[in-house]
Amino acid sequence: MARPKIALIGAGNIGGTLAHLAAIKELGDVVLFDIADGLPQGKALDIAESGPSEGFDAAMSGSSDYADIAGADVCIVTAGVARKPGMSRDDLLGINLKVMKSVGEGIAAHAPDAFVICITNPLDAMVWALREFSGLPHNKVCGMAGVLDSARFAHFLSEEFNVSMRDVTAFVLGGHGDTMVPSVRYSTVAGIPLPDLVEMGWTTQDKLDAIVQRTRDGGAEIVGLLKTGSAFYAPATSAIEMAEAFLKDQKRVLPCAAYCNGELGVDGLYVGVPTVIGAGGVERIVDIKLNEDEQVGFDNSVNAVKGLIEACKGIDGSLA
Ligand code: A3D
Repeated sequence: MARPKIALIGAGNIGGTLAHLAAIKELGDVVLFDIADGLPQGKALDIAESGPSEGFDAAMSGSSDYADIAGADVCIVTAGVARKPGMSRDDLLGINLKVMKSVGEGIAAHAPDAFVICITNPLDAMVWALREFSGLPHNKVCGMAGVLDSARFAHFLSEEFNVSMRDVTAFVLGGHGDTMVPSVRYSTVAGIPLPDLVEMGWTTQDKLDAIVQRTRDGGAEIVGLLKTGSAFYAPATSAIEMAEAFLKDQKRVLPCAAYCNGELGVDGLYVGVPTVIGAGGVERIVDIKLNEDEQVGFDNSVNAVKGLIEACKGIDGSLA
């Protein structure tokens, strides 16, 4: 059987890391696509040359021609620009919306059967726009944010409790941004919910509140340290986890930006919710019941996403 084909649209920091991880895990042959002259070809060759030491069998290639992503099983989209000093959120929205239009059209023309994972920010609006421009089924287009935000939450919790990360399950819902909702009730250590661990004296409510806030600010903390860009190792690892769930039909339960059709009270919108990812793409949304506090936070997050989508419609009339 031929190896799966993975197209990485955007060969920047995350794109290059995605390619290296996909190769090491032998998930399939990789095509790196970017508009920057030589960048995808250079990174593809560099990663291919790590193959003999690493011992993987996966072909690496770089391209600036959408025809080369033909028949891809998975497309992971990081194409776009990050916010630079002096640039408003709306400026960024306008630029990346145009990028989503060209990427969506490229995927529709050459890889219409792919499972598409969007990472480009502002995430929840960009994945919505990418789906609109590509016309692919909603269950085959999703956004990566919840896996990363949950991984950050889990990392901070494992440090606080001094336990293995493997025994921490953390759940973050809502949009990717200041309004995300790290769920304390649904996050556990070996099945024990965080509020019980506070009662047991493993931590204090104040410390837990600080960890929740640090999770919300997780992206900004890394930008502040790096100064020249944003996080890329953990974002790439998170998207690879989702791609692997699809390629191996793992039926993983992963939080991602998925199109809701009434689930969690959300209709016609992409927002971070727990999903089941398998060979059918986003096969199911886990329609959990939120308590009053969680619902307030989640609604606030959903409203923020709605605002961004209205702004997209204002910028590109074809989306209205
Ligand atoms: P970067 O290293 O700048 O890579 C972006 C790449 O996109 C560059 O190589 C560009 O040349 C390329 N590009 C620009 N326009 C196009 C186009 N029209 N077609 C194809 N390629 C194009 O950024 P990065 O890899 O660090 O981040 C990529 C995106 O992910 C940004 O929008 C980040 O804000 C976002 N991001 C999201 C998360 C989430 O959790 C959702 C986390 C981290 C970064």
